[in-house]
Amino acid sequence: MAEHGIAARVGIVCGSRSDFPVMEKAVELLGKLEIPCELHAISAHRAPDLLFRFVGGAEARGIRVFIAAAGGAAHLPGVVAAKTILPVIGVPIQTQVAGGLDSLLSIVQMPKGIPVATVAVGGAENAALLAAEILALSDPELRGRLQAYRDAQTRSIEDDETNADLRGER
Ligand code: AIR
Repeated sequence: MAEHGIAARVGIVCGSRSDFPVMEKAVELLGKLEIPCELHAISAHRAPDLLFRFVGGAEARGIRVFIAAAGGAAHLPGVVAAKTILPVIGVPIQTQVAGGLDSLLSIVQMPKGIPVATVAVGGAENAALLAAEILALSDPELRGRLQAYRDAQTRSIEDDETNADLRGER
């Protein structure tokens, strides 16, 4: 649930607790960007009514973006998207089938009318960044933190010792 009683703005839902090791990277990055989030394990197949309750009440709780992660027959992001007009970002979880190609195709091949913004297999961090970019459209302070994160990332590459001879060319 949201930390410190602050309303969560990103709702993260996984098809299983077994997806948590991947999705905790999204929780961590959202935390760095000071974006409160919720993390749930709700399988679209094993507990569809609970999933509908979670999605149905989310906007009133303050959620503005969903991140949904699942593996295999990964219908969770699509089902979440079917029940809301908030943006949904899908994270395919790696499986034994061609490294998670089954998850990727299950999430990315949505029918027209119900979009899911799909990131790479295991792409928890990019899902978090995309959620942050969406929220930053209406939050100038968050936009500043996001820009600082991006700048620090660029600097860390420029400062890599293998690039020392290129530094003077900045
Ligand atoms: N899953 C759970 N319900 C429907 C699906 N597609 C996915 C989970 C997890 C995988 O099945 O998202 O990636 C294995 O779940 P479990 O609970 O068996 O470990």
